[in-house]
Amino acid sequence: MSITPGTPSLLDSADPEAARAVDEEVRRQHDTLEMIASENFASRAVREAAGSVFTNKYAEGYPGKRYYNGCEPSDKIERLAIERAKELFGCAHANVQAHSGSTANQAVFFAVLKPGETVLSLSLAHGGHLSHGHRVNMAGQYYRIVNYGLSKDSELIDYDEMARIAREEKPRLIITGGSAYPRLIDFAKFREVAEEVGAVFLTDMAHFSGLVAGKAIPSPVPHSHIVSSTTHKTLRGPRSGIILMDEEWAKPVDKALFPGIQGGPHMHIVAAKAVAFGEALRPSFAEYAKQVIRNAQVLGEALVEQGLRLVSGGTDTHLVLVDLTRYDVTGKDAANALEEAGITVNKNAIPFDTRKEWITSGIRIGTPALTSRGMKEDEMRTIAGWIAEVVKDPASGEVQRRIRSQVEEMTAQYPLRADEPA
Ligand code: DSN
Repeated sequence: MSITPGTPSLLDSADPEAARAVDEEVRRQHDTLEMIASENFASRAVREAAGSVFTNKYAEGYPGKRYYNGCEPSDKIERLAIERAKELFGCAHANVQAHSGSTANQAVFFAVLKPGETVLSLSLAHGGHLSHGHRVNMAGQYYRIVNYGLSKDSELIDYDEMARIAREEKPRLIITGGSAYPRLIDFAKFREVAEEVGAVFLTDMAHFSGLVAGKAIPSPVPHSHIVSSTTHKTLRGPRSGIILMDEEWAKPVDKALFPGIQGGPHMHIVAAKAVAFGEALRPSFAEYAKQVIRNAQVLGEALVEQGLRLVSGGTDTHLVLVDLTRYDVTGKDAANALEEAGITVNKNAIPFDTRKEWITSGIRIGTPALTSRGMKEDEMRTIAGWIAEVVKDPASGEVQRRIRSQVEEMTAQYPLRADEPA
């Protein structure tokens, strides 16, 4: 289970079958180019905390007010995570117990809305997120969801349309953020509209919270009533969630999360979040966040030079969304061909996509994980060339095999974390 391939671990002898699957994943992460925009490589310290004895502890409640005894160390670690989250993001209150970004959003819905009330969010088809009220999601069935989208010409959020819908529909909650929007968001504009129509404004910064933490892009915190996030994407912590808010929302949101949505917090993951926030407070993390964006921009420019079209023409963040309609390939086929070539991305709908969600006309490509490996602009240019070659000839096993071996030569030069010994 060691992160270094081939290093023996306790799991190898305790449960060889499970160990084989873990080892396979270690090798996969090492030997391929991980470019799923929502993935990253957590540090050893984060993984050690996540694998710590806190996994044994029940601690329902909040620090100083638990339902079970024996919670002193749990209080200590949760307070540490809270204080670090507040310092990192400059917010009045932080809830660090959400198990994931989706439960963080559920808790906000539960705190702010009564069933049937109206939510205005970015459509999933235009880069939003399932948990913001897609029809197949619980939120889409318990609340009345209306969506804003992107402008067809610029492929940027259509702020005028968003404001018009808000005035017509009078939502109780307005949400921005999503999973496939590569551009900066005008949070002040959203707040202005929310104030005008009497709505609560939630920013879901799951994708870009690490860039905010590293001060590489503007923060939604001063403009939002509530901010939700995952902690494992650009933020590079354990797989989990957080909710940041103004003081007025502290009690309702805490109560909505526990006992409203969740039971016992995952204290081992709370511990790992404390460690990750500590890492993100260091100057080296700011450097990392800036490099993530530089890498995405160089990757995007190189893809464009190779003839590929990017949704909105480029990126301000950690991801690019590639429109494949000019080539005879679907998002699904392109992502599968790239996987054969050792490059992991995901198929993704592009705005106004005519293909189904399971097929799509695009791929989403992100740089957070490869930047953690220490890869920079030169590697991005090389990788863009490989991606373009595979996408233009997705049926060629020969192209895939050749690139796969080049990928393995490249990945052999980089540990998963440039700042840790191999
Ligand atoms: N699955 C995440 C992503 O890839 O963006 C969102 O939940």
